[in-house]
Amino acid sequence: MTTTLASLKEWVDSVAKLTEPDKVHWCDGSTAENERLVSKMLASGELLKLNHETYPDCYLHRSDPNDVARVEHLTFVCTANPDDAGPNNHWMEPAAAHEKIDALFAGAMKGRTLYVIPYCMGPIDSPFARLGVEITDSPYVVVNMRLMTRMGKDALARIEREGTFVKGLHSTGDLDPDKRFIMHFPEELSIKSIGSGYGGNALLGKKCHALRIASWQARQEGWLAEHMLIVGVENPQGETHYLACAFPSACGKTNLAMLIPPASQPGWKIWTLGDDIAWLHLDDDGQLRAINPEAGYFGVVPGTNAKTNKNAFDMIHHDTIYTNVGTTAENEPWWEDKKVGEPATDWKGNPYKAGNGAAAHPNSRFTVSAKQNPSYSTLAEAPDGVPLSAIVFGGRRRELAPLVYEARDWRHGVLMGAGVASETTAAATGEVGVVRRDPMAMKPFCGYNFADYWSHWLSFADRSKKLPRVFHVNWFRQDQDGRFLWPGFGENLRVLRWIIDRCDGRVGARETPIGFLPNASDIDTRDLELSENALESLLSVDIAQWQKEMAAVGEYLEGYGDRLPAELKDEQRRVLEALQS
Ligand code: OXD
Ligand code: MN
Repeated sequence: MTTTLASLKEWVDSVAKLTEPDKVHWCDGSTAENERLVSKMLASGELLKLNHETYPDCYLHRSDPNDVARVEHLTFVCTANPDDAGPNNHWMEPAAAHEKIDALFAGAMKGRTLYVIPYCMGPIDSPFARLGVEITDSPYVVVNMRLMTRMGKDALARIEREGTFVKGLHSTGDLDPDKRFIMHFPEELSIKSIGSGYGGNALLGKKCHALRIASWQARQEGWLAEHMLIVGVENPQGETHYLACAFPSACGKTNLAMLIPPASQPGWKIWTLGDDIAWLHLDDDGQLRAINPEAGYFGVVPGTNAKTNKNAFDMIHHDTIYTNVGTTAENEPWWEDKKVGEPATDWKGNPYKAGNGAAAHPNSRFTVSAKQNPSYSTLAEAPDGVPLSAIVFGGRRRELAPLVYEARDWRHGVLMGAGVASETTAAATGEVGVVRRDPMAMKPFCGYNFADYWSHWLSFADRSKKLPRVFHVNWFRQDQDGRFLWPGFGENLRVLRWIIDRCDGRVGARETPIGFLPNASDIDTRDLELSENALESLLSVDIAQWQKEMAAVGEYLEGYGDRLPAELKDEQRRVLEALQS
């Protein structure tokens, strides 16, 4: 296989010249090709076969212990003008960046095969889908991309028809963290990544293309590329509302997207459209619609069990690639909070010893096709996506943020999103559990200056009078003894129900300076064992704490200088004044 598209052929030839692979292979995405790659990796030890009776067609990949998460300090947005990348990104001048990284790519594929992966982000026949080609020397990346994107022949045919695509060049290099860079060139629609095989750094369709590059394209073309799950909530009458929810990495997006309604909520159903990324477009009637550009899930494994997320738990029992979990004596995958089996080997392949660290890395992952999800929505394949009733922001906050509250209007909603803060998790290298600002959960992923991004968000109010309502949720509030006040998981449906009731104008709310909060009686707590006063605490607004928070949001926004939209600053002032009066 090769291509009729001259620009693609020339690029592949020039990369081969630079990287000097032994072979070049054009991926067609077929089952036979996948089987060949899996056999090759089983032979090399890159993949280990798991118990094929209990986990058919499941494999384990153990990464280099230095290469287990995204590396934000080594991730760059390279634009001609540094202000276009903004204070939210690390910046490098494009020519200097190319020179630096090309020196690392020189000869990097010697003795290896260069794989060309044509892929499509979004349903293959969607006008909102976008195309890309990833070149990599990692067969692990190829088999993951096959699950995460629409990859192969059909994508190549569309690339050849349309002629434009995002160029992604990846090599695992020698995995030396000192020679690791993830670089984005939005003005050239290209990505170069070297020195890591970890999903977020190496599966270039995901964070690099579908968020960083796509957010840049989206601004130019009038849409939004967001770090959001998309979920359909069907009521007992058979009506479905669609919500898009932005939470930082490892804050439960996959669990919410696949929620199983508890027995106390008969007749409710949940349909998953996406668990990580949403591309949002206004249609001709001013309705905001969402597609999921991905075709699979790259989810956090620890904590997944038959109680927390039965759909995910069932789904990852076959045809799944595990990365960095432990194994049992029966050669089944094992992770913390799996609730079945005992670990025999840890994620590094050493015999497991209690007290010697976790068996599975806290950021260990499963890669699986979305079609294996029992709650997969058929509308996930709809070319025009689904109409959104609400946008929901959230973070992991021990205190301050109530269980749920609603913005007064779109502009307030943009401020609410811009003010999102969350405790850091193991999805990125660095300290875990410290609160940091993560506007719209896009801090690691917005491919341009946040100030311009907020202006772009605000501009939607001029284009439609029918925008979704905006909410904020926090499942992670704790009491003074560090116990979670809200049970989370399936019970979160109770909160989604309030959100939907608000969208449909069925329920009132209490107006506070930070937005509309539920009246306690409007959250269904039937059969829920909440500790005493828990709901009251969950729905309380500590004015003194919030004054500090809003002042801190104001200071944070000031950091964006002249490009910060005045409208956003005015909104922050309005909320602060309301808190002070
Ligand atoms: C992810 C992340 O892998 O956000 O989705 O880090
Ligand atoms: Mn994510």
